[in-house]
Amino acid sequence: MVYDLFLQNQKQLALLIDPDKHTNKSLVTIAELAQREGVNFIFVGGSLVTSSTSHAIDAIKTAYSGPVVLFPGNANQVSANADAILFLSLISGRNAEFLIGNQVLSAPVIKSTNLEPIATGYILIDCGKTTSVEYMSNTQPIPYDKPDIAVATAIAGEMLGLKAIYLEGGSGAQTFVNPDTISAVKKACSIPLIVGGGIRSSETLQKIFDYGADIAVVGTIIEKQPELLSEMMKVVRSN
Ligand code: 1GP
Repeated sequence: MVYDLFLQNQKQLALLIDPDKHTNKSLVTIAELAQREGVNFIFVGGSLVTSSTSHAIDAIKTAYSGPVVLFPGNANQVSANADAILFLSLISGRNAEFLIGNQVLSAPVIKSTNLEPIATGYILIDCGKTTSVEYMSNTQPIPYDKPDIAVATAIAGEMLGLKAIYLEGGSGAQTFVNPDTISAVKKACSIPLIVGGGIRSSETLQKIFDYGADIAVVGTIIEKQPELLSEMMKVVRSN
């Protein structure tokens, strides 16, 4: 089970692939790189995806043998071809469509497949600019300097039975999630902590792990500088 891998007591890296940013060929190239470097997970999705997630996953799976996990922006991105799905509830927001609406639409579809749902509290943190996820979900992120609100949100998610917390700065965020927020949430919750958005260097990755992230997610920077992945995986292995 993919969730058992989340529970491993070691730092891990997920590479986020947005199908819209790729051709079939470049998907295979990036998946080959992920395979070579031993990336722990490939997450597939985006706030707005207009191409087929299923085709993208098929291409990725020709070269990458690790777990491919859907990270869907909405119910339309569900694909039976992945191994698992972050079954997200956007608990920092107050938009019913992203708290429960898309989940109702997709649950019967997921149930009819072998996809492993991983119930995840998705918490959007303001990281300096309006991100696609904020705009597309029509929700307000938690202010950058309010770790207490993030903690209250995360523990509510854990009490509701969610299996992981995802602190999201948003793709291409100006800065990564506030260190105080990461460490306070880590301290307050015992479920795996995923952190993503604005991680652009191996130094930052190390810091994110030091603050308490169990799984870090990188996307944009690897699209731009694939050679950084090797350095980042060295950080993962040294932890
Ligand atoms: C995953 O949205 C992030 O949580 C990815 O962010 O593209 O900034 O790495 P970047």
